[in-house]
Amino acid sequence: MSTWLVTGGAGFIGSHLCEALCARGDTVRVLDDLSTGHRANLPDGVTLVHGDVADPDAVLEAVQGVDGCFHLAAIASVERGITDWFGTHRTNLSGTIVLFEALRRAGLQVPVVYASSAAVYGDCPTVPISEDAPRQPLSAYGADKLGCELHARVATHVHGIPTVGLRFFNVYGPRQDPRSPYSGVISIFCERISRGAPIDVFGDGRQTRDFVYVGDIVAGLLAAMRLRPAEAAVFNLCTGRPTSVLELAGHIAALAGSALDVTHRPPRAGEIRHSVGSPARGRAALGLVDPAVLSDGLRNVLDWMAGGR
Ligand code: NAD
Ligand code: UD2
Repeated sequence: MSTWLVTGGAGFIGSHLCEALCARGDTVRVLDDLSTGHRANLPDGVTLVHGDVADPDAVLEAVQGVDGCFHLAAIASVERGITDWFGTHRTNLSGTIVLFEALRRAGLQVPVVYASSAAVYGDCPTVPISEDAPRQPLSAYGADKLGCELHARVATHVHGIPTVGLRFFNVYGPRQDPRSPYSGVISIFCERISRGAPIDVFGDGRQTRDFVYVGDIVAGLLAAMRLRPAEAAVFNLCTGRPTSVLELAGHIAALAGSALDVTHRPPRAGEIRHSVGSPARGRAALGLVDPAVLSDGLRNVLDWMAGGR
């Protein structure tokens, strides 16, 4: 039985990870400021430390006695990075350095698995995007995630802390809040289509994304924790399958048994046309099985919204 620190554990992805860790009998400590996360997301038995990941003393206390850290705390919003550039930087990059520094101060060379993002690639002209594609972030959020990867290399190389960064593509699943202004398209479409409400499609709807189910993200996080590489590692977590926004809307309407009512809106400023990752390297290194098919994942989201689990 191991003890893990999960930063951001009360959030969407973090709470699914906590569930998986608890289900195998591990001890889980969550550090979360509950800014977008919710205490109610946490399974029984998890210890919640209500604190800020950029507060060195809080993090030093939270890392005591852990066997490893899953670092998911972040302000996961490109838009917030525009309106609160320094505030998001403080959490997204400084918070990551604070975690590495806390381990150094505590003399702990335990592994850290952290959330990076497809946002580090910016608008990559060729898909599928492999890990070697140029990192040219177009947002403060993406720049800070790239900064996390650079500091993780330092943590491993200089301080002997094994690190694995996982570049998540578009993650979806139960507990992704459809009411949040920063919510992903799947939670918004599922919520609206299932109650027969119209949806907005930005642009022509032929832009594509790589939608990866939260259960596959959890499998990737757990496998990455076992890796403990001598050199800092970074992998994509994605499916390699493109889905256009219009295709997505069609799938959801079919599953929900609802008619589609689409309003086309102007494309979002700075919209990326195609974002599809190459999963090959991560799948091989982490020993991952085939990812969930979209229709199964969508059904889980619709069930959750209808009040099931
Ligand atoms: P989320 O907002 O649900 O979870 C983030 C958690 O971090 C929340 O519980 C929030 O309260 C907490 N948090 C925020 N600032 C904090 C601070 N200063 N101190 C302590 N806790 C703080 O988002 P999510 O979708 O679960 O994202 C988890 C991680 O995955 C993030 O690092 C995010 O950048 C990354 N990611 C997510 C996606 C996606 O599609 N959801 C894609 C790429 C990367
Ligand atoms: C995702 C991340 C973002 C950043 C970015 C990096 C989410 C929510 N956002 O942005 O934080 O990491 O990837 O590349 O995970 N759309 C509609 N109608 C809607 C909502 C969305 O047409 O009501 C379209 C949108 O224009 C886009 C696609 O759906 O083409 C996906 O939108 P998104 O906000 O879920 O995610 P994305 O890829 O823009």
